[in-house]
Amino acid sequence: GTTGTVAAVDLGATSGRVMHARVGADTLELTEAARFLNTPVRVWEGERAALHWDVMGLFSSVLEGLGTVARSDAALASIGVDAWAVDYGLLRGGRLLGEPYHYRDERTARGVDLVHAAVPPAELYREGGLQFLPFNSLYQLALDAADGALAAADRFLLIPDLIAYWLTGSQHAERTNASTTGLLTADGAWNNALIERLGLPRTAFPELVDAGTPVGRLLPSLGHDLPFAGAGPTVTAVGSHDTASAVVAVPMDASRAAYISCGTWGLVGVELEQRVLSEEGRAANFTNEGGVDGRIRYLHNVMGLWLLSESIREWQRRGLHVDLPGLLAEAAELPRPAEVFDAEDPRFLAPGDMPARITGWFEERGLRAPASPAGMVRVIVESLAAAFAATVQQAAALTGVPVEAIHIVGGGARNALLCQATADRAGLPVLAGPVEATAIGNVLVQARAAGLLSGDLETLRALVARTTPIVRYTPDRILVHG
Ligand code: LRH
Repeated sequence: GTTGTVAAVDLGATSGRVMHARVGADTLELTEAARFLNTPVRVWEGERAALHWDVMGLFSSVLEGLGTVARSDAALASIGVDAWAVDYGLLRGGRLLGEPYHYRDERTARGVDLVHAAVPPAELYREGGLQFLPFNSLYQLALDAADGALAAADRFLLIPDLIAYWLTGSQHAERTNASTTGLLTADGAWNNALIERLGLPRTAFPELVDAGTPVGRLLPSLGHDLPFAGAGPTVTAVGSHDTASAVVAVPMDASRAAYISCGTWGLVGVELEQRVLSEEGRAANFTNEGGVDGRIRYLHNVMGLWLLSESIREWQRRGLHVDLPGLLAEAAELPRPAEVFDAEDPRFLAPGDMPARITGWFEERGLRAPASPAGMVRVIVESLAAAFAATVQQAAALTGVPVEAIHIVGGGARNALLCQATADRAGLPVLAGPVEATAIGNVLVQARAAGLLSGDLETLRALVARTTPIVRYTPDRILVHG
């Protein structure tokens, strides 16, 4: 059959990549054109050093990656951009007004108070359908309104939309990611009434588009060496929320499986056709995020690999020569710890000394925390697995989806200890892979828009299942904890 090529720009909270893909009805091959760290920066703001994203640095890495693609493939059909959710840039007259805040910046608590004083949380949930996360865009926007930043701005662009704007000059809001603002109605329109009640400027919110919509072409004036042929590739909106793209590429039967998109976060849930807005779901802090093709991502955020990466950062800061593969190998040799900690505790959200915080969690309960890095890694993995298993059970109970298997995609799919522990604690088989699910979901949606593929998400997932290796972990019943 015919094949063509597209490029996926995938920006995670820990690292970014540009993937070059060949796609056809029976073909799905990705090669990495660029991979780079996403390192946030603290900048003094008069009273404290605030945590920001280096979006200009990211854009520069994106252009370098696209340059590499262009030099080997001048006929590239399309480019799609996805990134982590909720964060955004404010612009005036087309110019970015400042480096976007990082959702892990400590400023958010005051924004939550401001919003909840104006609109009760239960009402926010009825409208937006989101789990409570203190950094949901609406809380951050309330702070921007309070400190005057919003008065200076005439445009709000979520991170992937900002990158797409810098590539094309065209401004829009892709719907899956816009759903994480808390400012959409159930029908996926901007919630004008809520926007007004919160004192936000309605005109700052750009036109909404669905994943699969062509949004422009590369600007000729990017000042980089991008030797694409003719008018260059189309930039196509994809599931621009990274998790929405990842869910597209889960090779699952959504009627009887749960998924865990496991990177910086562990996003644990099921895919639905309709929102679930029950009080039980709200109490369990489940979200109804917008998926590609109008599906609903009913899921809950679990802390994720952040606990491991931030611990390793701390050990390296102390001068220890440790890395993840070495620690995981050592951790696997240790006995399963008797106690796990609550991986959902909000104390783990902000950057900092994770091993000390975990130790604190145990000591407050009169328990002893593991002393060695390998012991700490083991208890982190087991605690994540316990939270994953419990959340899968909750997702099944809240939705009625008879979950028979758990798919793990993203970087966590490479972590055999985590996959096996999740299978053991859930008493369900874990199917691990693909690791690059987010980039693959990004590729599939733009390839379909470009006419290289056709069909619904089930057809796209069948292509993933045929072309990527999946590792199966069978639960060890003896080890299943109560
Ligand atoms: C994962 C993710 C997640 C959001 C968080 C901000 O990268 O997009 O889905 O909750 O980052």
